[in-house]
Amino acid sequence: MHVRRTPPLRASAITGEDVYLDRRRILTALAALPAIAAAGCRGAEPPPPPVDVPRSAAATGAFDTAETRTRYEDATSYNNFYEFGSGKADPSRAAKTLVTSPWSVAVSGECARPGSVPLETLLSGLVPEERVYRMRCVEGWSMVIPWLGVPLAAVLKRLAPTADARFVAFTSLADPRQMPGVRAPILDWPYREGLRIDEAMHPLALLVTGMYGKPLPQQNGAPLRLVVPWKYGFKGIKSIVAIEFTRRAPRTAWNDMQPREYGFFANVNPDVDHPRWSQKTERRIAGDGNRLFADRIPTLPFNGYGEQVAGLYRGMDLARWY
Ligand SMILES: Nc1nc2c(c(=O)[nH]1)N[C@H]1C(S)=C(S)[C@@H](COP(=O)(O)O)O[C@H]1N2
Ligand SMILES: [Mo]
Repeated sequence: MHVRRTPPLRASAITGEDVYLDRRRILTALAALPAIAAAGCRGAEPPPPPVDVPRSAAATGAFDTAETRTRYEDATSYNNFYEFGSGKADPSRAAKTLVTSPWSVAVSGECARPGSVPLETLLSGLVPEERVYRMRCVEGWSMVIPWLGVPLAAVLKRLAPTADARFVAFTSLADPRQMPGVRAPILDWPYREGLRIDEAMHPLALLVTGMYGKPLPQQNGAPLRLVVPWKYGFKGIKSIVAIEFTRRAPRTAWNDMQPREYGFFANVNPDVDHPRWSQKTERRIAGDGNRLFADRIPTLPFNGYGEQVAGLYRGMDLARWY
């Protein structure tokens, strides 16, 4: 509706031939695409973006990894999705009934194309890519997941943010009829997250619609979730119903709850301990079906994506702006 349709690109013009040959599988996943809330905006104020942001030219190498992938069964049964309960197995049981189609996203704030946008329109003409990313939860476990998604930048650009859009805020669905967890005061619902606009435009930031070549299961945040692989997993907000461009840093749910424990930036950082545990190592969920966890491994700065993203934070004290 408010989104201009882009002419279909030749798939091979966007990705390598091997991925192109896999396209039918990916399009099958896209076919499974497709409720509303409003985002608030008050302001704790992290520092503004650096004036000239050095862009990483060679992010392509970061789109895959040879590390052992987490089993599909584990990635879809060991979840954090508090709207469906706080136990790791709760979302896979309770989220099955979440209605993910039709779905639209309320776009607002500093942009030329506000409005309620059907998910199909928001993503029309964009071909999901497979990205195998590490995901590091602030709790100290991690997974390796083949996501299907589109660059967040591609979607945000078609909404035409104004020059005043310095941050972007996301809101999850919070429907007590479908989500038993939102009746409990675990968080100040709806779940809210946000990024500085230059972080959001980074090529690694992904809007995800599928995983493992399949549509995204409800417990993993269907039909649309964010994945920001250099940040702790809680930045990866699920079941997104609103996107708002803001001048000031948006309030975010975990930071509101416990600002000393969950920062706005939340970049993975082994040198900054969580107040209640060390972040130096992590338990990788790469078991073989008999056990969930593989051995504990060292946690890497920016979750191993520093070459791509460290430039976004030049001049910032990463211990202070955690
Ligand atoms: N709406 C919403 N999004 C959420 C969460 C949540 O509870 N609610 N949990 C976050 C946390 S803490 C993590 S680690 C990841 C987990 O994603 P996964 O279950 O797909 O592995 O989702 C994030 N996104
Ligand atoms: Mo997490």
